[in-house]
Amino acid sequence: RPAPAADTGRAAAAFIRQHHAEEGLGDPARRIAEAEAELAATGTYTHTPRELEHGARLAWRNANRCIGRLYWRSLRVRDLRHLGSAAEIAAACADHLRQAAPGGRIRPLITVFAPDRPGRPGPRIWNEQLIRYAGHVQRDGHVIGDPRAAGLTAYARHLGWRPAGTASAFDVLPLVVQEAPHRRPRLFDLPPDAVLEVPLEHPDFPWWAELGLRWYAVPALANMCLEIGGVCYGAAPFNGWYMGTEIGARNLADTDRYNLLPHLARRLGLDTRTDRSLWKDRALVELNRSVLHSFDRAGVTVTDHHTESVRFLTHLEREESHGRTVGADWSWIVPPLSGSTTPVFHRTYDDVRHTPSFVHHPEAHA
Ligand code: HEM
Ligand code: NRG
Repeated sequence: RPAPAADTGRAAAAFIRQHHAEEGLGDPARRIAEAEAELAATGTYTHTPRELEHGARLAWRNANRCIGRLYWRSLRVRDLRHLGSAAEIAAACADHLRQAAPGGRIRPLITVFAPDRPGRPGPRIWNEQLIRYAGHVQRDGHVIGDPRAAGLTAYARHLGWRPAGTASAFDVLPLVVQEAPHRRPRLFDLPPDAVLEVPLEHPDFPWWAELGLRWYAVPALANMCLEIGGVCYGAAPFNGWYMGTEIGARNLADTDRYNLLPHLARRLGLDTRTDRSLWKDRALVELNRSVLHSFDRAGVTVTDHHTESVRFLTHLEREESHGRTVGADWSWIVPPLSGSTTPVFHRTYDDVRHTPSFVHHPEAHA
């Protein structure tokens, strides 16, 4: 569904004006005329490398659900718009993961593949993130691994993928890359050296390590569309680093994810017969301590919700001092653990939308 050319033209001019204003590039008129001419001739226009870089940073700045936006200017942008084949794209995704976390020190990075053109949509990555654990649904409905990935896991199996060895709780899924809508998606295993993982231990309980829990180091969202000035980049995986609660208070804890709290609470000797013993709350704290402790021990970048909340308020102040309004979605910004102990809880936000932005594909799979 390519946008009508008039809409693209308006969005293009608005973005080029913003880019020139924010980067101190002077009068945008010539560049706007150039983009309009290309649009008239081809139905789309081509961002310069600097436009792409600034546009991607603005999309991060405009991500209303993201608490980590203080460092939006530090986003590195890999311009791989020229790559065509699914195999090249998959290899570039593996390189993205390597470059994102050299030695465990994570840096915010986005890799941008070819955009959609009128009548010629660009590539898509079906995985929700470059690294995700499979969810193997058993005959009795029980899921080994991450239930959130059950759909993609079934699809990968349908295309012939099998986990190495017997199905386990932490099997990294292959990349599912589609060159174009009429092409069958292809599967690519991620090379092991591209997948940094952290085994979980606990600062106080030696038995914790034997539970065999782990999580991957780099959260790299892969199925959101990067929209800049009316152009949609459907494959533009990006990463920052984790906030511990994403893993400890959601991925490993939610009842429709790994649902580990009942088991952990019993191992911790808590009274799980009544909610009023607060066994869930107590197990949740220990699980989150385990995540932060293990990432720190492994030398892998991770933030905690207290630090990140303070940084986010700094971000709001800094943006407002530049005369910009920051959109934010309270229900995503407030951490899922100990919300009221963080300053982001005690105020409201305007969920105003700005572009460029990251948007969810309506037809995304995962
Ligand atoms: C969402 C933290 C970097 C774009 C989030 C969320 C957290 C977070 C906690 C909410 C996730 C959830 O509840 O599932 C961080 C931290 C970063 C970081 C600590 C460290 C640098 C980035 C970068 C980008 C980005 C580099 C893009 C260039 C987004 C977007 C969402 C989001 C688009 C919403 C995702 C969705 O709708 O599912 N971030 N982030 N973040 N972040 Fe960030
Ligand atoms: N909650 C998801 C990841 C969402 C994005 N979070 C980030 N993004 N930290 C999860 O896997 O738990 N990032 O780009 O750093």
